[in-house]
Amino acid sequence: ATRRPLVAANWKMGGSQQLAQELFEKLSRLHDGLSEVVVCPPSVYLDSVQRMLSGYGQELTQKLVSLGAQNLSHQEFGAYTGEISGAMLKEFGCSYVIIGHSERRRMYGETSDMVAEKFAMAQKMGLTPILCVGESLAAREANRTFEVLTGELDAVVDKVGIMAFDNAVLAYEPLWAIGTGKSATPEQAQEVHAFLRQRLTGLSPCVGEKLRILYGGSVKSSNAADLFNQPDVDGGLVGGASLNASEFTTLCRIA
Ligand code: G2H
Repeated sequence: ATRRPLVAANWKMGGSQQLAQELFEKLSRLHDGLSEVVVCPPSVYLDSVQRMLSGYGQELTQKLVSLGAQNLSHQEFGAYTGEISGAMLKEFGCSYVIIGHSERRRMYGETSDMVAEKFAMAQKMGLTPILCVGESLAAREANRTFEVLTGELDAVVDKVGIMAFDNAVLAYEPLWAIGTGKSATPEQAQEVHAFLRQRLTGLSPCVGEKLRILYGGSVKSSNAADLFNQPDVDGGLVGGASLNASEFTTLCRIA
């Protein structure tokens, strides 16, 4: 299957309206084979970033540059102080939403059940989930990598069914590589990506073959080519390096 590479910027709690402006300016000037690009700013910026993006019109939409959110509520509407619904994200121009990032699982108590509910809610609202899975250093050292990943993936597959992955993106983010500057090696990434794909292909060959699996964890322009060249690595989910417009644009060209 030919899978169009995707590079997603996860600004986390960083970035600014100015960064969006600089980034769109640079992306609009690119001509050669661009990957699909998703920019996920903090939610307060979604409205203005969407306006900037629309301002470029076809110049950027034709290049498949779109907007994503970093999180959504697993509830549809109601008394959930501080939460943001999928419908709101949709209304403000999001196409994608990151689900189950390890920072949310670890720091904000998101269980695999909640992650599965959020995945389902995202799709119900017409958003494409970017589901993150990843093992800790302790798990890797104890040879439990595949067991942990299987647990996180199956929690979602069991709830939504394999066919739901027809409209989703998976991201492998080993916890030990996140924001540490220490990326997984291309071989380590490929091994896990092939494993994840195989697991899904076992349930539905066409869904597994078509699904884009991104690598995340200290991706930067100096290591991206080797990572993205792996047969089962279909692009990247980029944190730190997405906060610099030139660096991120370079990554988009590499993919
Ligand atoms: C992993 C990644 C983006 P960074 O969390 O989701 O962040 O590139 O800073 O390691």
